[in-house]
Amino acid sequence: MAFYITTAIDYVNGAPHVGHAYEKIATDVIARHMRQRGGDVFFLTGADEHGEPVADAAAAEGIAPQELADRNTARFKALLPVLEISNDFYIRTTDDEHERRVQEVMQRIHDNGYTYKGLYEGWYCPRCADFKVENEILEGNLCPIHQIALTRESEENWFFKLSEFQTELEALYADHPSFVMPLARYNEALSFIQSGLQDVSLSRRHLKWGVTVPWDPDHVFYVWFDALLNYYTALGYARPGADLTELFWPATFHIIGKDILKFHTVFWPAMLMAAGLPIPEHVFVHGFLLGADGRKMSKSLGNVLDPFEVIDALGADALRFYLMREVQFGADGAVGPEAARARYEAELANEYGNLASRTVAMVRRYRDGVVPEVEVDPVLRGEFDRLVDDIIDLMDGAEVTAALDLVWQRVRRCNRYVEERAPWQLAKDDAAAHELNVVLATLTEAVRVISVLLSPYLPDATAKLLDALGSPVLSLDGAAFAPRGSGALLEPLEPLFPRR
Ligand code: ME8
Repeated sequence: MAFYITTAIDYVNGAPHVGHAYEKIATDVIARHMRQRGGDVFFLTGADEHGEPVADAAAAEGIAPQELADRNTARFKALLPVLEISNDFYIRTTDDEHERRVQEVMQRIHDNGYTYKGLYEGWYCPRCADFKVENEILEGNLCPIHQIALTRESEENWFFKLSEFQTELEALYADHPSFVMPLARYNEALSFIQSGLQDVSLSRRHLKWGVTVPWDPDHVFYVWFDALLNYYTALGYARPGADLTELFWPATFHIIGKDILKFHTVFWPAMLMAAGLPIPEHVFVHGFLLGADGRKMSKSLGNVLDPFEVIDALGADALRFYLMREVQFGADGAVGPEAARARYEAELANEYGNLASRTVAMVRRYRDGVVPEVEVDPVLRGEFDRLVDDIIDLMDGAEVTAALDLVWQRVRRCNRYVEERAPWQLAKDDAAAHELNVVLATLTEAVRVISVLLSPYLPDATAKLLDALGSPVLSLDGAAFAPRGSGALLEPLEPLFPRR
């Protein structure tokens, strides 16, 4: 089963922020889950280096755009191992191979008759690097996303005949109701299409920082055409000596934020249609992380969550867990450092960490570390019956928050089970030896299953725990609740989430 998943590629004109981290973590969780299912996974992320924002930022510093891109991309890339992101490749849109393939595909679109030269005049947002159509513009000629003044621009450039794809796009949406997820975003994209598509400019004449238009070298491609194609071009050169296009195209999932919906759900499929290429299966549109006060994060409001601060204080697993758990994936939500710490203490340390520590400690104390080979408690085991299937269903829809919640309900259930069965009481009574064996075998198996299911979210802590359980296998086949205790010898376990 080939599974190809991507994040948006980041603009490298500024510094990485928690929104960038959020999208990569969610995508990573899905990629790791799909690997657990035995999928042949390819996970792509990268940097969007061309276009006006980077050219302008470089000009402001008096350096060449490539120099700025090199420096900033290095910072974005360095974030990935810190966040425990398991991407298979990192694309930069200044890679020669990317540029060459952009030219090839765009030439095909040109040869197929979907371009023309014309005069473009319109309202332009320099931050979006996008011309806005009339029905998007806010009162006072403001950008609907950045709420900054739009500038009136006019230039002769090449156009893409987006309007010719109106019917085909409507058919795509009718035939593939899960092309855009969640449903509210599908409706938003479809109503944009139904409101009538206008052609879009695809080149810039006054800009030098971009991919040269092969049939008119005075122009470079408008950055979005270059950027969107990254998902396709990367497969051609990500693995030296191999072309992965055949295996992985079309992509299974593009994970993006709500501000770039139009590009991915309207322009992108139309470009692919124009080039005669297959359309990706799903675009999942996530919401925006807001400051703890519920307002847009901004340095001046002092409500920015710095991902590095959370990682320094609590570890990368804690940041991953917090972001996946706090905000329903797909919706907007407020995040802040205090809430991150509160979840670390209440849930990671007191619920999961404590369940793991006391389970291992009790097996070591009462049974010299050997998990009793007895039949597990059928009632508790029964409560895990449909769990893996339900998680698979949710993850097929990128529902990372809902899937995590299902596992967490089991974490809480197991802690209640410990309280109900009070193994420390059973240990005092020789006649209860078998019952204690059952409780210990059941808990150890439950902790193992839970840890396999949590491993996409908490790769570091779960690896330590599964090692201590002598059962490092991550595959979902291995997440079935075994009917009997394993007989394994448990290693001592350091606290997974120490007080910090
Ligand atoms: O848009 N909360 O790059 P980008 C959640 N280069 N997600 C957020 C966010 C927030 N506060 N802020 C940004 C671009 N994002 C283009 C993409 S793809 C072919 C080209 C998300 O660096 C945003 O929605 O501005 C996008 O998905 C990603 O971060 C990169 O944003």
